[in-house]
Amino acid sequence: MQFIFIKKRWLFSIFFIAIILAGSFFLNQYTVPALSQEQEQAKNFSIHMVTGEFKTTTKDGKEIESYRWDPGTIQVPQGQEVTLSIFGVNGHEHPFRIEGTDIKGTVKKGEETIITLKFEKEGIYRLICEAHQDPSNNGPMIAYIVVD
Ligand SMILES: [Cu+2]
Repeated sequence: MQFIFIKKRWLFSIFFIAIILAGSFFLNQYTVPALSQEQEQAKNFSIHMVTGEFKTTTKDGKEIESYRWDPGTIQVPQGQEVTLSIFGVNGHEHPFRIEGTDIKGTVKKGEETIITLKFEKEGIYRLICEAHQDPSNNGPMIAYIVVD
């Protein structure tokens, strides 16, 4: 009887170990090798921006407004490819260019515009909306891309 009891305990132990091994096998199957922080950053580096609008009424009843890129300043590592996604929220459309590059496009309300950026030279590049360049036309709608 004693022998059978020990055997049962052994069976239980073997069963328990088998479950743990099977579990770790299945877990390992779904484990993706970890990327270094740098690889992870390069793979996932996208910057999100929206178009916004400030609006108010002055004391004399005049309505004034200004369109904005939000955030108004972004930082991009020099020589690294990043994705800039701009979603149009306020304003019908914003034709833009990035100074010092040949990048041009238009951000439309309710649509996402995706641009790939890679700057070899550090500096400050302006993302300029050509429809809203200064206060006389509801601007300045300018964002600053700091490449460092
Ligand atoms: Cu604009």
